[in-house]
Amino acid sequence: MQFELMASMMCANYGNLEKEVKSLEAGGIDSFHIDIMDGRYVPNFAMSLNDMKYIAQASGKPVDVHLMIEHPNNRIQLFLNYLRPGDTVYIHPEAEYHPSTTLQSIINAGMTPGIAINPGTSVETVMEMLRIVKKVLVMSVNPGNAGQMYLPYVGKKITKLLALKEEMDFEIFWDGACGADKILEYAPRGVKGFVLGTTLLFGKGQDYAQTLQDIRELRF
Ligand code: S6P
Ligand code: MG
Repeated sequence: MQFELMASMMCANYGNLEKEVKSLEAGGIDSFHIDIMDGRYVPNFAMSLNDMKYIAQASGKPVDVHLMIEHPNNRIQLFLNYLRPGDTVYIHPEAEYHPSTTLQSIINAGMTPGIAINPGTSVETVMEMLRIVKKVLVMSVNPGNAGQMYLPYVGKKITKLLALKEEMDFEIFWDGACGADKILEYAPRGVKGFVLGTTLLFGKGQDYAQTLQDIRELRF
């Protein structure tokens, strides 16, 4: 079964970020998930521009930048300046008056445009943007914190998105409380990738390479 695994770097050990990046890379992570917060759009400050810059240059793997900030269009260039073609930038449509303008800036810079959909946001609300983006990050927890409980009503939204993804040409990614049970259920149905945080990857006292191998060897 083919699926991508992303490391949620807000859950990493900042006492030795270089070692974290290298271990994850050597362990076979597909990309680094960077949660940028402004303390306004979400009630937290996780990572910021310097963290993203460091990880983007420390690794040869792609980064996917999840912007949980108000009015991302005002600051999008700051982030795009340090990314490489093929990196992904997700915005939350609710955080911008004209989200399609922001998505166009991401496309013009050569990055992959994405939207993140909150648990309380319906597919219908973002329908037109599904035609623009290549990636949809489905939040299965409310944005702002790691270590939260899965919100089961999100499952119905994923079913709706799976029915639209071929026609509208986007891929679906999972963010929040991702356990092996979610990968077992949703990878075969067509969810392309999973963000791994405290539920499955970080703070377990187990080597990242071993954890990632265990996930790749799940029996579907
Ligand atoms: C939440 C953020 C996520 C989390 C990640 C944590 O605002 O967007 O990327 O960091 O989901 O995973 P877990 O397994 O601790 O919920
Ligand atoms: Mg995230």
